[in-house]
Amino acid sequence: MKKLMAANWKMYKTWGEAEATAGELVGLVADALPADREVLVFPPFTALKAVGDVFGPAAGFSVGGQDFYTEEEGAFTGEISPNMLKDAGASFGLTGHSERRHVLGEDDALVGRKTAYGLSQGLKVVLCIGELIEERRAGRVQEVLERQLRAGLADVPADMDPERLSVAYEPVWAIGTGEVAGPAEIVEAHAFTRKILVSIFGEKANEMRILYGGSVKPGNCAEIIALDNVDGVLVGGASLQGESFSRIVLA
Ligand code: G2H
Repeated sequence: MKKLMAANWKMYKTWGEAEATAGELVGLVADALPADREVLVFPPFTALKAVGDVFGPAAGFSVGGQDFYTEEEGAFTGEISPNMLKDAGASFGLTGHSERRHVLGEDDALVGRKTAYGLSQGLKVVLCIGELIEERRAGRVQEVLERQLRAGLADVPADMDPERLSVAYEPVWAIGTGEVAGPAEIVEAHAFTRKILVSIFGEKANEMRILYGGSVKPGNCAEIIALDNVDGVLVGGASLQGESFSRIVLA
């Protein structure tokens, strides 16, 4: 299973800035990318094509959409469909990011509909899960992760190709705060996530990637990526500079 080294650029970068960062990244990484690693960037929608065009000839580089809606087209102002993402060069889509859950108000049911729909339309999907700090303090981490996983995957067909679905564990208290979950916390959450995935999909869930996200940086990535059941990382702030993300990708 290849490690998935993913960048989430959130609402940063114009077309030109995204193109420049993507070019810098390819220049720093393409020739050195190990065969067992894959690079994925989630730019803003407006920069998808620019980044995809830069990545085009480079093996092991993909782009994805940070969100999408559950219809092919229609009167849904402000929304974008998986087909439109694919048309712009995306092969991946992100669902359930904590900023969509906690800032934009998405609930488990909508995240589940998006995850199933994106997969049905041919996207590879990265489903994000993670607990709030008050949920961790109350000893409810496993309860929250299980609820988000079961709802997020409720309509995903059991015979789905496991390589097309990844889960990103992102404890909300570690996102953009500089505070990283400790190795024991990451290992415990990832093992639990794997257990739930196996209970849903059977043994083939061992082929699904589980990423860690939350203040990953060049200085902590090597330790995190070596942990049990960590099959990649999802990086926000430290992915915005090509040089910084290149050191994460190659860590
Ligand atoms: C978590 C992560 C990227 P950061 O949101 O998805 O962001 O690395 O800035 O914590």
